[in-house]
Amino acid sequence: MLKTLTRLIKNQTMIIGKDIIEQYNKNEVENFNSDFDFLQNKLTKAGANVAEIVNKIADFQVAIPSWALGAGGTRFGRFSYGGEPSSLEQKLDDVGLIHALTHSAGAVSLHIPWDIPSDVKAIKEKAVSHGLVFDAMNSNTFQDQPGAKQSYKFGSLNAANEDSRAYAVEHNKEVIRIGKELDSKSLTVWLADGSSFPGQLNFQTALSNTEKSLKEIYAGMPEDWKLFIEYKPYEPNFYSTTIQDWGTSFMLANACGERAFTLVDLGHHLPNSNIEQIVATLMYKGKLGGFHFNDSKYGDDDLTVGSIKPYALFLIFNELVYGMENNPNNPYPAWMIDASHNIKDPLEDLLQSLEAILIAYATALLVDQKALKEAQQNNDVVLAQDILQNAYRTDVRPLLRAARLQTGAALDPIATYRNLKVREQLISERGLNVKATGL
Ligand code: PSV
Ligand code: MN
Repeated sequence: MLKTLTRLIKNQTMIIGKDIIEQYNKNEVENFNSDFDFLQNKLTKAGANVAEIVNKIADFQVAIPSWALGAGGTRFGRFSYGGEPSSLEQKLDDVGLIHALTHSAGAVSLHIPWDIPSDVKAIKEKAVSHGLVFDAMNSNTFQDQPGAKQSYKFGSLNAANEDSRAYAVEHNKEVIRIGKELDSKSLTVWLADGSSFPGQLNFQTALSNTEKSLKEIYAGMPEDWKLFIEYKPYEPNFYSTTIQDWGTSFMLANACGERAFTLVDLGHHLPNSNIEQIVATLMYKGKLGGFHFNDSKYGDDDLTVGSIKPYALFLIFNELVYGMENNPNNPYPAWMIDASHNIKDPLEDLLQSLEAILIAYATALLVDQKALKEAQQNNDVVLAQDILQNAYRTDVRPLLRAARLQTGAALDPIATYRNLKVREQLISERGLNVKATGL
């Protein structure tokens, strides 16, 4: 079986075939069956439709960002993990590996100019060969590129300097042009724009400039595209950020039009913010367009999803599930992992994140919404808490495995990845000291 893998690598297309996965699954399937039967009985007795829940888990797809396939860095340094992708083609191959193992990562999100395709046709073919589509495109006006005619040092869409603003708007239009060629249908705008010292920026002018620039970008979007406006309270600016919170993003999205939405990134909140309530508010108004998953202890730490605050993630999913079922005016959100760490194998990190996302989703699907509503109606606070925690404390991993078995994915993606020695193969193919583009 390793022979098959090696042959494929020589052809520059590393694919983990269904047959290989099936072979590995055979060793696990007995354990799986007994765990699943036990849970299925328990849930069915409690009135849950297990088959429907498993189908929902199997259908849930999360986009992988092209910049998370290499080890992330901090301002103190960046260490290559080895075997990192050094071209867009190789990045798609890596996402293809994750998708083959999980069948939950059927989309990729590109960051321009890090990922400008040199041959659009070839890139599209490569994506199709891995079963991938292109999700939201991301613009980058937080870094100056070599040869840039204008600088973003003091802002981009908010800049006092009109030429910098026009340059940033034009960049976003260019991202839309590239995205159109790849059949993407949305643009995510995250701005580093802000100030590091009081007096540096006129807040009202900066906001007005940002609104005008976003409206221009919105007007340049095809009619079937959506604009996602991402907020963040601080970093890289440490005194003010022009789009600092959901309210500012919501206001700007409303100013742009009905195809503009707020994007929530879990790491973009001040400590202890009630993110589930933000999600609920946005969904109620039909304005939650996109979602970036990660976890954090202090700030925008970009840690593996579910590694620090899994209960908070569950509560957020509880609101997402409720909103998806009860607020049809909110579009189906675009899901993406926005995490990358500097010490883990980036692909294993993404596999762990996917697992945590699906666990949170599955446990939220178990919440007995009818009983919860009744408890809320009766002001039975103890019962309401119990209903949530009863779902949260259920080990739903057999449901995830059932979904994977159904779709032909690996029962245990990380173990299969390790058994197949994928990282070792990537290092021998690409070398030890390659660094993928990203932060
Ligand atoms: C900014 O911190 C952010 O969350 C945005 O989504 C960027 O595009 C991404 O991270 C880049 O790493
Ligand atoms: Mn983000």
